[in-house]
Amino acid sequence: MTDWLGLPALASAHGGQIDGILGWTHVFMLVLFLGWGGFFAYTLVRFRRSRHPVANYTGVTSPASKYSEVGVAVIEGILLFGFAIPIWAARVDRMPPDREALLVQVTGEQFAWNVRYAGPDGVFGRTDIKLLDAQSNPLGVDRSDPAAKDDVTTLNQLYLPVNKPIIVRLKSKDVIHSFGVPEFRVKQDAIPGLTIPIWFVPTVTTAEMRIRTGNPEFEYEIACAQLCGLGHYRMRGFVTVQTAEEFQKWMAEEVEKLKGESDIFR
Ligand SMILES: [Cu+2]
Repeated sequence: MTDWLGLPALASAHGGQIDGILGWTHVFMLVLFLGWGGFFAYTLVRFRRSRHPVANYTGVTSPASKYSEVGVAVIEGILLFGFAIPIWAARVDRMPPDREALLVQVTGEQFAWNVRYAGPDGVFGRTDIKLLDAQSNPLGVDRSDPAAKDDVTTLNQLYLPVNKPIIVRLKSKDVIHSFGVPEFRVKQDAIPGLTIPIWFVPTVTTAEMRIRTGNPEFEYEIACAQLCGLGHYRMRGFVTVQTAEEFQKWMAEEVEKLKGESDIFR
């Protein structure tokens, strides 16, 4: 219905509502543009100099402009209170319960996205700033904490299961970044010192999207949507949306790798 907007392909459950209000806003703005533009053209002709050698000091006496102003305000009120605020409230207030969702921590830094999953135990383990190492441990995960042993971390790569609510807990290590995935109609600033939750339900796997778009190399891209420094242009991550089985398989493999790397499991 909103194809004419030329938006990226849609791949989240709530995205249709966002496209809907984008579409209605554009239609309304087009009506306003044609209305005001037409009125402007009319006044140029109607009040041309040859017809009015002397200015009219009374001005417009008809109440039509007042009515049209009130009409515009009413329609804007409907868009705002009827659509925009309820859609926004659903995003920020009606978070799904943690147990029904997959929780992922995404931490922005100059110039990368650090991703962390709680692992099979469902608990994010301890982190310690003293353990922070830009290369080997960018999140300072304390692997001596039992809850941290199975915490899976990735760099610039987010794996998600399809059709499951995802809660991203967004953080930043340095400056303001912004987590934007256009196909999910998701965009949220990552602000140092805050953990900001965002949630969405991906509805199309990467494999399916490759077929739909006819592009065998299609990837969902996390674009940093705030100018965050000189390397901003290369701050991109990727999202791979998989079936539940594929995601579980991937997670199991990552946990196996962690076991191989550390002797904590032995
Ligand atoms: Cu950034």
